[in-house]
Amino acid sequence: MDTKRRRFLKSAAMAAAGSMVASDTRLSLPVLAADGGLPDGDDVTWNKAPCRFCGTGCHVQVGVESGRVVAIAGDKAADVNKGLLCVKGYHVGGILYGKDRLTKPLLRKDGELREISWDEAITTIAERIMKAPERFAFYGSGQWTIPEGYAAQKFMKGGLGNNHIDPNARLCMASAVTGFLATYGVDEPAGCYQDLDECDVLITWGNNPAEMHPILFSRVTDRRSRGEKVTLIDIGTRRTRTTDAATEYLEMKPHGDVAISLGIMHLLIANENYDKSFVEKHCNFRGPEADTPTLQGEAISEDEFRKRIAKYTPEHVEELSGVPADKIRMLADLFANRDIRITSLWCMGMNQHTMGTAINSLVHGVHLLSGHFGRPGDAPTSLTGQPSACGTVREVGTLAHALPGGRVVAKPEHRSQCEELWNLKPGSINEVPGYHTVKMFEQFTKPTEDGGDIDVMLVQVTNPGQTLPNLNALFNDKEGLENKFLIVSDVYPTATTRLADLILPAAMWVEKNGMFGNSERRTQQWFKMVDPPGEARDDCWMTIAIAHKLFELGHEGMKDKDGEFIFAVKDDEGKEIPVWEFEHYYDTNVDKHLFEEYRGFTTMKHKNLAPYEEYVKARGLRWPVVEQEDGSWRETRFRFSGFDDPFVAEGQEFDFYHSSSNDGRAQIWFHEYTPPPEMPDSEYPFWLCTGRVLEHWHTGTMTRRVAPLNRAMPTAYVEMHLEDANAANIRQGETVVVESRRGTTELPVWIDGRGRPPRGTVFVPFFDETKLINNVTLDACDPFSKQPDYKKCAVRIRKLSEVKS
Ligand SMILES: Nc1nc2c(c(=O)[nH]1)N[C@H]1C(S)=C(S)[C@@H](COP(=O)(O)OP(=O)(O)OC[C@H]3O[C@@H](n4cnc5c(=O)[nH]c(N)nc54)[C@H](O)[C@@H]3O)O[C@H]1N2
Ligand SMILES: Nc1nc2c(c(=O)[nH]1)N[C@H]1C(S)=C(S)[C@@H](COP(=O)(O)OP(=O)(O)OC[C@H]3O[C@@H](n4cnc5c(=O)[nH]c(N)nc54)[C@H](O)[C@@H]3O)O[C@H]1N2
Ligand code: SF4
Ligand SMILES: [Mo]
Repeated sequence: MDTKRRRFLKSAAMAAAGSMVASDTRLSLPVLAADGGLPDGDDVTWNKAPCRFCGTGCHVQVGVESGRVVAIAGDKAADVNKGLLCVKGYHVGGILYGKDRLTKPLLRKDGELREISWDEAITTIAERIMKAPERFAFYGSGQWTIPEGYAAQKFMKGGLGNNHIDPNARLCMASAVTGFLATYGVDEPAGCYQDLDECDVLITWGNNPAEMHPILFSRVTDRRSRGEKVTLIDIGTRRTRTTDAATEYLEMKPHGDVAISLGIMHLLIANENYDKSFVEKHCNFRGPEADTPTLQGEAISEDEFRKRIAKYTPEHVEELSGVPADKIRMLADLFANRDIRITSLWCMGMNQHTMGTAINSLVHGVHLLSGHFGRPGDAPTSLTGQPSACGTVREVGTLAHALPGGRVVAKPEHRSQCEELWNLKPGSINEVPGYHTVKMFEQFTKPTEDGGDIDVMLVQVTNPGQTLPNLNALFNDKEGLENKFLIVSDVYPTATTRLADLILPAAMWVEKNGMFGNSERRTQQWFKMVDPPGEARDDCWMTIAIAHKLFELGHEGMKDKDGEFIFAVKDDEGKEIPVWEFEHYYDTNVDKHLFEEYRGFTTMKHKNLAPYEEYVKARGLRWPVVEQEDGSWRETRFRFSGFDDPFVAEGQEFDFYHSSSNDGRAQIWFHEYTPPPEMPDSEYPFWLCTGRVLEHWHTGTMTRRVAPLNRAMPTAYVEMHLEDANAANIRQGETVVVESRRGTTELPVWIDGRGRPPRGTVFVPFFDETKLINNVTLDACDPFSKQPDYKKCAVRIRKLSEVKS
């Protein structure tokens, strides 16, 4: 790293540290009445909203007094959390009141940020886009509300005819999506949280729900405290708080999950105790093509599957994974037992993986082969991280290749279906997929003259300056590039806003209307409860306002077939409401208009949603939601299972009705084990794993401004094994330099801390913007999902004193 950059990063980090201001102490959160109900108080009004943080999707009751959120309570009427919240949920109200909220649009001129009007901001953006619409990119989020994502999607693919829109969920859920598509032909889990209430065995495949999905995890630990027997098997590369509750802990090497799943399938086949009847009726076998593997792969016979899997004996799997052969036999025996119910959970360990698509497919395969599928408690379940990665990204399809309703831009019939629903001229939608996240930032940070063909980028509700992998290559290189213009909508100053040319102050959470879709297909709704500070405004409004400015400037794509604005909203008399003017944005419920339009797409892949008003009444509904004869709306808990799914034909036990082989069957995949893309060697002898902690949300922009959360976890650290530390003469708390081939960061050492990595492995959480671990992480991606692997790369650890001397 050159000294200019080193100096810049250091000063940026210090400025960021200084800007971290805790929230207003007037806020007295949380509040609970003695009986666990909502406290009475003449002046406090209560209203429901989903929690702003994780994909669990708990509901809170928000107490508002004199235009401020003053209290938060768990929502007893919510099926997900039944009145409980985790520590972040109880403090969610506090995230609104950090003292340095962004309140004015800011434009950078000669290196200085100066306040400008919204009109100037929107005009600046529209004029930049107008110059070269094809060189514009929109980087979004699984924390977008559903209407925000839908508006962004329509703006880009319908309006601009440009497919360069991708979300941070590419870094998070992409491999889960490709795993579902490869297996069932359609995305998203079949089961629901009820599986956790009914399973006998719960397997966590390298995820840490005790900290990342705490309320879900407590459903299982609560059962145990009531005396029920639930066996918890934790497979991971380090001990976590989840391990503390586990019956069995299986410590594996990175990528060991691939070998373990192959080993289980090998034994089920070799012992002839797989579920023959389920497989005969409902499954096919599949493998990657030899030449150019595709997501669909090719059909293989059961004999061929047997042949390929034969070498994954428990002993061979032990060599590859580090998990003892008798533990692989123990797992296979559990799966061979049809009298018990087994739920598998996974999250980033399996998705942030250069074999992400493969390992997702393999774990589905273990459940299908053994018939542990589709009965309550028998479920392969991928957990979502963000509150609306499912609702907004996967369902609305805000990915570079996708359209709403499970359509894709590459298929002519899909494009014309969307053009029809959007009332656009035929040919409006571009057939070429846009850039996925890593590629989008490569093209943005590459100089124009070197072929970097993205010049203007709009970022909403995500903080790529901290969360992209390999930041030096993918983000920091933007500095000093004259032609590149970065627009960032956020609620606080962040690692991303420090390189922004234009900053847009956003309204957040209950400062606006919204809808999220959680990890179990549950769509949730809330209303705006308080005003945003200063001139902060809704992200959805920003998109519509930019679209309207382009319409005024004569951009043809912002007009539909009849010449009307593509986001036109009419009142009951048919008169257009000028929702692009913020004073009029809340004259109507824009969310409801967008949602009702979007609903038209949701029947295309049997992900039917109910009318908006149904969600106003409920604490979320799980799709498909289908109207009954009496006019009521019924949600679905178990997809593809005849006893619950309305789309399974009468009399059928199971039906995979989007099967990629068009025969109602799911695919059991074979993939060969391959080692991780970068492995420790003599120069960089440690594995680095990165991830999260209970108290903080991702980059800490919100949770580090909530005093109790910040106090509980004030700084990032590097977890190390005691013997590794002793061998290097490193003491507890000492600052060390963590260094890879890509970059470095300095961190204090924590030995026997919250997580305990094995010898030769270190772990660093990424919430701390003063200690950017993503300078160090790798940007190698899965070939199908294009999701990067943040969970393993090679680093060395040096004492600060040695580096400096
Ligand atoms: N408190 C809190 N909760 C959150 C979030 C947050 O920021 N804070 N973020 C949310 C989001 S968006 C997400 S995506 C989730 C993430 O939730 P998780 O995936 O549960 O958490 P991480 O800390 O990212 O993952 C760390 C784990 O990866 C595993 N791992 C490492 N290498 C491998 C491997 O090769 N294979 C397998 N199978 N596992 C491996 C390790 O065992 C390690 O414990 O959390 C969500 N919940
Ligand atoms: N090293 C490492 N890096 C990772 C991962 C990892 O495991 N290890 N995991 C990856 C994963 S799974 C994920 S999901 C990503 C998450 O990465 P990001 O999405 O980049 O992280 P967040 O902190 O959630 O960023 C959300 C931003 O939106 C702002 N914000 C909050 N509410 C609003 C709003 O209503 N409007 C607007 N405009 N802004 C708002 C917040 O202040 C914050 O800056 O990180 C990825 N990066
Ligand atoms: S588990 Fe997730 S959704 Fe529930 S309160 Fe905690 S952070 Fe919020
Ligand atoms: Mo995530």
